[in-house]
Amino acid sequence: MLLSTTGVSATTPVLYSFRRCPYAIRARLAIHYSGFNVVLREVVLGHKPPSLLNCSPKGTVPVLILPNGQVLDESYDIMLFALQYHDPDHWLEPLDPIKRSEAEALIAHNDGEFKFWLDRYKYSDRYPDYPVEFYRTQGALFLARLENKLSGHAYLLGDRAGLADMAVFPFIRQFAQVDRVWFDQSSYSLVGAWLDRLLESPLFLAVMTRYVPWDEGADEVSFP
Ligand SMILES: N[C@@H](CCC(=O)N[C@@H](CS)C(=O)NCC(=O)O)C(=O)O
Repeated sequence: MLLSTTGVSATTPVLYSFRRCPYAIRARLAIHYSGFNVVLREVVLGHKPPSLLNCSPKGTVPVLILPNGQVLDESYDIMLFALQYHDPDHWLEPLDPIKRSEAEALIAHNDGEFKFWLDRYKYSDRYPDYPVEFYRTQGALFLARLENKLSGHAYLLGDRAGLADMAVFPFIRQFAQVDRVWFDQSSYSLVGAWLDRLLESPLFLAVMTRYVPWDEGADEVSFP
């Protein structure tokens, strides 16, 4: 929904986002799912609005600014915030301590080592020390871990999607997109089916709407 600029008051939370960014995608997934209402400001990474940099000088997206002035500038924190607001299908709540730590371990692997190799695989021309296949092999170690998790159930930690699935799949989407032919013929068929299921979900499609980039004073977009 399009709001006029006057539609934003100090009581409206603001989410700075970038459509294709996997961190921003997972934040939007959790926010949309929770029903927490924000105004969404689509950012051009090469031209970040001053109001974003004033709140979060590190200049990454996503950033969620709450009416009390609190700034959440880590996507995982935004996910947890949204799920604490409302978690209708129990992405978080039914996780016993063991599953919660398994979810956290998968997300840490994703955000750490896997993201490191994903960047090199995706932009291998910028990292000429090794051939692209080397970076892909390193990244695929995480795919092997996910393949193992997916044997026996449809999602990473059980029969229903949860926090780990939602935090990780936007990054696997990027990895798969680098060379879809390789990915489709790889031995990670359970990962492929899991990824397709999530990419075809109404929730994912809903958070991938295209918005005109926002600039200071522009009309505001209500999300979800
Ligand atoms: N740890 C951060 C990472 C966010 C991040 O690195 N986002 C990228 C876009 S995918 C970014 O904003 N990069 C800054 C830039 O490219 O200028 C989070 O989880 O939110």
